[in-house]
Amino acid sequence: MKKFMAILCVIVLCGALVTACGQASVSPDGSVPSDVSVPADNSKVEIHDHQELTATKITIDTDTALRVSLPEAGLYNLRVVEVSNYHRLDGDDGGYVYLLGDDRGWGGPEMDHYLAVKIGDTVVLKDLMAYETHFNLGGDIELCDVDGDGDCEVLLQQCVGMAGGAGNWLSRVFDYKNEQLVEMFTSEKEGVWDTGFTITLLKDRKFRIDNAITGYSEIFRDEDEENTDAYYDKYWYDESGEPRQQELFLDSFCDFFSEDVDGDRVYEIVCRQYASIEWHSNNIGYAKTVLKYNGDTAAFEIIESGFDQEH
Ligand SMILES: [Ca+2]
Ligand SMILES: [Ca+2]
Repeated sequence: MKKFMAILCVIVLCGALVTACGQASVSPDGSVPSDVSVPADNSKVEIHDHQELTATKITIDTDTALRVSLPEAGLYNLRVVEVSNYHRLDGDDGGYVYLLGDDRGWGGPEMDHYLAVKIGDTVVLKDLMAYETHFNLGGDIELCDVDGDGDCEVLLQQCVGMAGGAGNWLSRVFDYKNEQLVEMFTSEKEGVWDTGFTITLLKDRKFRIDNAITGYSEIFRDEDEENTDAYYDKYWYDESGEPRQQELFLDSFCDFFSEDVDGDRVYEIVCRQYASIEWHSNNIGYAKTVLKYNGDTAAFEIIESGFDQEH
């Protein structure tokens, strides 16, 4: 993804069939003013259908402004939800990606989402509606080269639910190919991203974390001061005093960020998962996984794993 323009971008959204136009501005440092959204007449709240956008409906006016024209239908309460933090590799200018949200008139956090990327003189739009993920409770967008071709991909990390101690996250990577944003990775594919961790409870309140994929193995001692002797007697050891067989529960990737872990000047993706045993609030730490893109298999692979014992 080449030549992102590090400029002040103003997104102007005009709907020919909408009675009021929304206008959103974003400063280069990524901060979003509070008045990013100018909704249509709030006294006449009306819930509208999802508006499918395509790149053909987008035009660029100048280098300092981009204009999204929606000649066929309007968006309602459209706003900028997130703006990318960008990374720089040597010789890479970085740039901006916008996550746009359209609440269709609801006025709440439930929104349809669109990814808008400015690439050279073109704006590329990705309609994320296909995932039926409407909630956005925060998140991050990054631009970085994760496949080593010198161009940036888009890392999109969205908190899409409140479940769990660290929230429910949807983590995705998009590449720019054939003038479209193509998904390279999603954490949503159930079963595919088994990160390989297991736990074995040991005596003396110790536990061992193993990873079948990378061979990682490390022993920790449970130092949670809230855990009483009665807790250990009940959950850690069985009636004969031997450690129980216990399953390790891992949540979605609550962290999903770029880092050049192996120093080859291509970014890997560092992921962390909230880890618990017995019940969900019983957090024993965070499982860490490093994903690296393999061009031969055209897939991300786990190259490193670890465990942070923190609560
Ligand atoms: Ca790349
Ligand atoms: Ca690397």
